[in-house]
Parts: sequence; structure tokens; C-alpha cells
Amino acid sequence: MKKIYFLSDAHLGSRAIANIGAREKRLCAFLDSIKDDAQAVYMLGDMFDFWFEYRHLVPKGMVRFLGKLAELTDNGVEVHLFTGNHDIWTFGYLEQECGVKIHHGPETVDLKVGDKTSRFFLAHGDGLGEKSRSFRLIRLIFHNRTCQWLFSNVFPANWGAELGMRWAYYSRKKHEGYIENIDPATDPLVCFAKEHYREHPDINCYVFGHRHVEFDLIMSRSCRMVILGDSFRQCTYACWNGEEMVLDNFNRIST
Ligand SMILES: [Mn+2]
Repeated sequence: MKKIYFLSDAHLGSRAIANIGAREKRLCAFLDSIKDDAQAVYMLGDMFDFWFEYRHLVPKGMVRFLGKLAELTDNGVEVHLFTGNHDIWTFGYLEQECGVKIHHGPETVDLKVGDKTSRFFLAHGDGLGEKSRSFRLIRLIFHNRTCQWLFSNVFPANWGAELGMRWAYYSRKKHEGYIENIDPATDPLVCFAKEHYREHPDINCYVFGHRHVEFDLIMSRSCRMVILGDSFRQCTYACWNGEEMVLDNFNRIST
């Protein structure tokens, strides 16, 4: 039976993560290991530490990963890429070149494995239940089409890319070594999911990335919430086999 895989937050290309090249290879080895039994792979955001696509240019590096995406889709595996808060700015290249399907926001999807169908709510997780005004303002600017056009066409690309990589670097450094504790009573993502579930009791599974913490919560007899962790350090992922959602990691894979 084929399976559906979920992973997130590889932060490829990051200057703040040691040996990011080796980590990219490990991720590619994992994707290679699942290529025969994967029906679909859902990547829930921040696979790139900073991805900004210009009309005729894309960021350097990460070619093994891009090649692996193309290989999977060429072989009939559906690959879905949700944009996170580090890789919002893809405007067609990844779809055309790597054959992936891009999602710019949360999606509710019915996933079918064999004869079993389950309803999933999938999102990177940034901005959901988030109340901080400064975060919301930055998010608004990052997603604004006019700001994106100005960044792309007025600012020299070398400066733009440098600025973006530095922003991503400092954002990573800020969270480094800080293991976040998710308190289900107050956590914005958990609160968001609970509120959403009250209005959409037909959802069977909420899956998020973004937090770099693994988290698993039984919401009810028929609904579960999973935060995936990350794909560079803990290397955690989830796998839906039609019967259950299995959480595992690919740390043991050597390249
Ligand atoms: Mn994120």
C-alpha cells in the first residue's frame, strides 16, 4: 500500500546551520528511500531558509534537493510544497522546473490511501492564532504584491539576496538552542486548531510545521493534531498509511 508523507522546515541554504550541505544530502537520501512507496509528499513550509525568485533568476545552491523533487515528480509521486515564512516568494519556477504543486496558504484536503479517505487541514502554521502586532505587520509586508515587485525590480538582486539571507540567519540565531515548550492550554497553534475544529468537526488531522518542535495531540476520537518538528536536526516526519498517522525520524539515514 502506498503512503503519504509529511515533512517541513529543512531551512536549506541556511548560514546559521552547521553542515547544511550534509543535511541536504541526508534529506535527499530520505526522499530517495521513500520514492517507491510514496503516493504523495507534503512539505509544509520553510524547506528553504530564504527563497526569492526573480523573473529570470533563482537562488544559488540546493540543487540536490531541487533535483530530487524533479525526480520524484517525474516518477509520478505528487509533491506538494507549502510556502512558509522563509520561502514565500516562489512565482512559478518550482512548479515549472520541479513539477511540484505550490500552496500559498492553509488547505483542507481529502487524502485517499487505498479505500480509506481522511480529511486533513494542512498549513505551515505562521500567522495562525498569532496575536503579536509586529509579526502580523511584517507578514503583511512580506505577502504584499507591491512590496514584492519593488524588492524584485528596484533593489539590485545581489543586495536583495544578501539581505534575505542575513534576515534568515538572524531569525535562526534568535531561536537557536531554545527548545520551545508547547503548552496546549495557551499555545496559539493549538488554540487555533481547537477553535477551527469546533467549526469543522469533519477534520481528522491537523498538520503543521514552523515550530521545529515535535508535538502530537489527540483532539477527539476522530481527530488529531501533529506539529512535525524539522528536517535538518531532529529529521522528524509523519506518514499516513490510510489507517494511522505514524511519526518517525530519518536521523539514522547516512549518506
Ligand atoms: Mn517557519
